[in-house]
Amino acid sequence: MYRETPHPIHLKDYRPPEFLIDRVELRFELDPECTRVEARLALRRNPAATRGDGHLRLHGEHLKLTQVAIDGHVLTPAEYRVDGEGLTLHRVPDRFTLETWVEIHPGLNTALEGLYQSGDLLCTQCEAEGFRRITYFLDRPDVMARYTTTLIADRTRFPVLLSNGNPVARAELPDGRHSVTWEDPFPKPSYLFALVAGDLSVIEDGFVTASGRNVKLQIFVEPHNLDKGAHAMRSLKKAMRWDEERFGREYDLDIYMIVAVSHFNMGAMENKGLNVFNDKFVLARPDTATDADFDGIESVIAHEYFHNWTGNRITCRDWFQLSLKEGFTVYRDQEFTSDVGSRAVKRIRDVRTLRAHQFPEDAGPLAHPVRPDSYIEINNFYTTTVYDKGAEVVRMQAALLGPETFRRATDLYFERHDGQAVTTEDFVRCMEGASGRDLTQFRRWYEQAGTPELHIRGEYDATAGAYTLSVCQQTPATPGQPIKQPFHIPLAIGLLGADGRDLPVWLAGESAPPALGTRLLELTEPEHRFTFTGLSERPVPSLLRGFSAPVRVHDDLSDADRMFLMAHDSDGFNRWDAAQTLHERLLLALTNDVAHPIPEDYIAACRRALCDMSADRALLAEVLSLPSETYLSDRMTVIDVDGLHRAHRQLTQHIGERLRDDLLAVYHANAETGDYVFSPEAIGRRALKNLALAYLMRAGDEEGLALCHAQLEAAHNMTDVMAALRLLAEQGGAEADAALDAFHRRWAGESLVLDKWFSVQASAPRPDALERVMALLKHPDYSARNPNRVRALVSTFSNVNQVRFHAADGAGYHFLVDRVLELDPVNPLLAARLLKPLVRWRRFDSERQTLMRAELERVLGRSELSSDVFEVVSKALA
Ligand code: B3K
Ligand code: ZN
Repeated sequence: MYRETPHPIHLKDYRPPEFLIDRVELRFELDPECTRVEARLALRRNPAATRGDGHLRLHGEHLKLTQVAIDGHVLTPAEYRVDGEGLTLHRVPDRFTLETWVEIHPGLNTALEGLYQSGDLLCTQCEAEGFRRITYFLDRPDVMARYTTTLIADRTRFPVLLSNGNPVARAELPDGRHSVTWEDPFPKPSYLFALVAGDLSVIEDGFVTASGRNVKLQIFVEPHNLDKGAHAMRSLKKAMRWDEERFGREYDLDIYMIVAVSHFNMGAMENKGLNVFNDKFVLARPDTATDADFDGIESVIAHEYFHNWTGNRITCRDWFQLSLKEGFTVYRDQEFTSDVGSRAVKRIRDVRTLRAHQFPEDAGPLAHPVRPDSYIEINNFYTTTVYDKGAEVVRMQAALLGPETFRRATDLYFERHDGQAVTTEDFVRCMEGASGRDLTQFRRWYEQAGTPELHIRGEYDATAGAYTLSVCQQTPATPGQPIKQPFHIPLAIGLLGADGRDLPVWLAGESAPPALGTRLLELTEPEHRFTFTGLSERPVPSLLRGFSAPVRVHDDLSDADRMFLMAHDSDGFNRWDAAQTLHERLLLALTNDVAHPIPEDYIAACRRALCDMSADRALLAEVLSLPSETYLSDRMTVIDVDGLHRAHRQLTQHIGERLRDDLLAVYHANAETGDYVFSPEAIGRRALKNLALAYLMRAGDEEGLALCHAQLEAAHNMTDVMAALRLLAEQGGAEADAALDAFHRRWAGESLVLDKWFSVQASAPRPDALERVMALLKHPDYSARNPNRVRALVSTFSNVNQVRFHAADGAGYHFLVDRVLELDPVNPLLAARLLKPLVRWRRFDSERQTLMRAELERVLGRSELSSDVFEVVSKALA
């Protein structure tokens, strides 16, 4: 907690560490009340660093130091100094062994960073700077050491004792305790350290690597969850095989462990050989988890596994380089999901997320480059920009290089930097090295914040048989970056003929036409003109195929062109995107004018899509899903929350009424009776069926309501149950309450299912939503100590239920800030994240602006704030 303004840390101030640590021996006497940590560090002066003042400063927070010794000599208090940030040793030799003894209190650690208690377990979370809450250390990623860890604890309460690497010794101690020693042969930064202790059951399997090594796979869960780990294990093996085939990466230890814990700030953590997971991303049974949960598990398991190479073997030099591991690993998990499922659907979902979250971040007061220049609290920089835009930046390099060259470039990266702590610059150099391309201008994607805007105009010259596209790029200013230089943008395009087929994209001046299909153009200037020849008719351009760059496109296509693309584009992503633009334009028009006509040809295009039984069901469901109110709000200069909500309901109802018979037919055609199957095909059927049900319900259709009740009664999978429950909760009334009560009784004690019960009520846009949410805060199952529960209730309400959160009286804002102030002393990381919906306060009408700003100022008025919350609020108000 800070009374004074915390200071920012700047990338330009990076200096190599003055000391290195080669070996770390840790000994934990574990106890939730008081854990004793003994650390023995082999330190030596870093030959690559400039000599400082002779003092050695080690990070350490919330530690009670009981003794410190250098080379076996216990120091007197005059030989060191302890303050709130660490331990300073006056005058140390060039090479020495440092021993420290500290005490910590995991049971009181509500921030969930460092060593903490989750239920009956003890576990750690060290990224980014949690290790300093365990022992005194050079807690920075460019200090990589080999660790040996001995865990000692009561044998009955903590029968399982885990840490990184391989177990090398076990002992039973006379006092009812036991000990296990772990050795990790790979040097690692402290943020990858982990330990777990508790009464855990294990799901075990094995994997034989491409080179024939046997790896033991273990997923540890609390005993009552033993029947919910099979999907996670399948996902892990799939990911391990895929990484061998696609990136040539093999696993390196003899054992790979995953532990599911119920109290976790984020999704999961890639600690070397011992991943610690939010149990939401491990536990699933068809009757407890939805298709989205199953998908989430597969991709998070894969993501953490992929970190073993992109993050652990090769790590970040400093936290400004976070996207080096996160952007690249997100890219890798996206590619994995695309390869094992539908590429177009995966791309659509990722772009939905990017547009709904990253674009607004890039346009708001917290905008920052993929490689930020400064931060106050690094926990605030685990953002959609660093992760998702970072993945786009890797994807663009892959596109510019082409698949074979990109694979050579990543091979070079793994070979050149294995065992090192490096920068995004090192990554780009490997891309250049393998391809011979100059990516100087491309580097701006790492340096400049903001979403580029492309203005594209097409012109057909019938006499010359030529079509010219003029493309201008321009990037709006962001905080601290008023002027932007042009980006190097890969623009994938196709040209469609009147029959809906791809035409050759033949640039004037080229002697022969290229193969049919997509062509990658490269933009480097503020303005370009591309002329294509050999065209006997005006083509319809398919722009930014596959979303080849994270930009906003403004084009001059007509609605008729978009309907044509929606029906014919060979690029599945662009079929969806054309539909989205049509939905969006209509919704925005209805927001401004309730009487705006809903064109017949639009309804006809929706009907054609709905009834296109040849297409991938999951893709159809995406095509026919209207953009969310939150996403649409980003498209308005001044956000009209009530108008948007009304327009959304109006169009949904209209589609539901006009397509009623088709929707019923689609519902029945895609209903399934057999056992739950987790396959892209089955997921697609459920998605389309539940979309049809949603349109019918929202149109107030009687038969739809009967189907909804029947589905809730009969369903044996959570996907169908939640789809029905959500629609009933939205309608409200006695029947909805009865259904919610029954659901609660059925799932009492299943924490992850209860999260769904909370979130379905928080997201229902009923007029009494806030009252209900406030009542739920007092429910015996609510706990501010469990981040999943807080997110289920508070974040769902404030992020998803836009119309109720932004109620004109400001009660939603007041409610949220009360929660932030309550949580800040408990869990600052979570408190800062809750603030996000208030950050874009300038986008609303002046009454709401005043209310939102007053609430942000109420936060800043607090005398003691965490650096996490302080940074978000002060930047939001700046
Ligand atoms: N690397 C972790 C994130 C840790 C967040 C620390 N506050 C999860 C991931 O991206 O895989
Ligand atoms: Zn990650």
